[in-house]
Amino acid sequence: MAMVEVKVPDIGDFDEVAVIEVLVKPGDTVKVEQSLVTVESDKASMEIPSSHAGVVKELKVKLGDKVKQGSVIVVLEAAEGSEPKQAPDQAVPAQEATKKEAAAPAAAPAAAPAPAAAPAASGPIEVRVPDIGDFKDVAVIEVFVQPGDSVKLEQSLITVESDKASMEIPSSAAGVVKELKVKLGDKLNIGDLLAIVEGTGAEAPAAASPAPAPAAAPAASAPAPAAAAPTPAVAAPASMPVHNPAAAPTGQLPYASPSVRKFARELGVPLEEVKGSGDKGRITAEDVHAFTKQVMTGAVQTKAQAAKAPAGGSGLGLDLLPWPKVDFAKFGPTERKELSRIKKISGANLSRNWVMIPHVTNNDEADITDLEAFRVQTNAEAAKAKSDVKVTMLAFVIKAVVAALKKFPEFNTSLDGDTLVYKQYYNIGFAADTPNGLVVPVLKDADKKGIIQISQEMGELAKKARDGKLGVADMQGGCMSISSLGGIGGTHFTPIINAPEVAILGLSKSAMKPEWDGKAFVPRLMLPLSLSYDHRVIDGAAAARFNAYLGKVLADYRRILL
Ligand code: CAO
Repeated sequence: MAMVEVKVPDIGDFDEVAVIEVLVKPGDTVKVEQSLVTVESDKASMEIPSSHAGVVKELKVKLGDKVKQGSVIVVLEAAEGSEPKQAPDQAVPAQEATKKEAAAPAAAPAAAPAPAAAPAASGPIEVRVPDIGDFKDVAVIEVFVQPGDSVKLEQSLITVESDKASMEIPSSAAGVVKELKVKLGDKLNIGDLLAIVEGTGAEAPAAASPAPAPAAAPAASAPAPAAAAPTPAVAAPASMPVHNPAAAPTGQLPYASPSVRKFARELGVPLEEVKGSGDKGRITAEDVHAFTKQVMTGAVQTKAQAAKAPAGGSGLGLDLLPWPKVDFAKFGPTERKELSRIKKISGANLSRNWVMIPHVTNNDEADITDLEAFRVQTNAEAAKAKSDVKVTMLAFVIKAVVAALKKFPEFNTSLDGDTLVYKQYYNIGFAADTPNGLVVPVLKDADKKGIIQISQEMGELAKKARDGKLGVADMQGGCMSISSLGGIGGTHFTPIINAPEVAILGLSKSAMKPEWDGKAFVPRLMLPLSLSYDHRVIDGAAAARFNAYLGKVLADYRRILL
């Protein structure tokens, strides 16, 4: 029994690729061609299979490692007679590899040879499947065009997929698709007719001829990004669809490795409805398992199940209508801009919180006339003392909220199933508006800090938020959040609870109002308080008491000492 190092084979133009999945562990018995790790560049995602059968003795890579051709992935105790005829790390020119039948275990869809039909100056052109390496009977899993569509040279026509790689097959001619010769599920081989294109006289670029490509890359199909070469179709992270079932854009494959997609197909799992837990939202085999379990236990419905649900809804899922699809350009000029990363993340969280938490909002007002006078005085003194810490009303409200949380502990909880977790610390989140969207940094241990320190830390956190430098720790551990729109305007609003918290306080712009003091109307500065609470945890009366108490503390801050 010999020890064998399994190395990354020639993966073409990809210099350094990240390990995004490790599929084996020491002690595992692996077969030849069994995938060991999945690697990903910004252009392709591919599985690196084992060149030998044997037992994994040592794993030489971990998640996130950058590897390149020749990097050792595992050390195997090779089973006798498992040696491939070609050393795994020995790169073989693609053209040779296709000639040599006994190349590495599974030759990549390596070369991108000249399309079977070279583009003619005009007239009907047959577009055929180019050389896709050793892959036979690959299934059509996506069709991008239909008869009548204009296609450019190299435009992807279809996606095909084997169990280890998926690739888009580009058009070898420019023109109008006259006839489409394939449909979803068809099995294709080299030379099969894909479409008849009425040519527009486009010339094939030189690169459409055989391209030097990765060769003995066992299944790690990373064809050189040459013109008209089949390109791996797994969406690169940049164009990764958001795995929100409602928002998954059509025409893009779910972000998962070929083997995970095959696994999902075997189980009949609609991959576009599975939320990926891997790096950058990648769907892992565990996600597919978990989704299947959720469907089987009735915790989740697939869209197909929801569509079949009886009128009136099944009680499971939301049974929502599909999102309206409108061609806005029909009504006037438009421009499309992708949502920022923060908006995508916060949007998904807000939607979940909005649909899962029964929100009720209690609106009240606090008389902050005296507190505002004190705040102004504090800032004037600070300015004289040349301090650059500015105290805003929000700092006073944070401290007042801590006092209210102490008086009404059920506001300082989180639901864990049917159990309520009472927190004995006081971390207050505050919504901060940034150029890229809304974030909620958390001011820790507010009960142990004075107004000046709270103001200072809030300023620092708000600056970090605006500069996009908040770390995960800065946004974790919150007990209750405050969303202050007071500096901007509005009278009241309904803030959405930041789960798993159970309440959030919205502040709107304070304004002078006539208040009845028992004898006359007097001008008082009133701060609108909008308290949204999780009605599963908090009763309406408790919320009204919390808000009224908060108002009293803000009206007379000495109450904090009581
Ligand atoms: N009423 C009237 N004026 C108010 C006020 C209130 N309730 N709250 C603050 N102000 C005033 C401040 O006194 C300050 O006035 P000056 O410039 O004259 O001193 C001005 O408004 C701006 O305050 P600020 O925004 O700099 O400071 P802040 O402590 O009130 O808020 C922060 C800090 C980070 C929370 C805020 O900048 C912010 O991002 N707010 C938006 C939060 C948000 O988007 N929430 C919505 C979430 S739901 O979509």
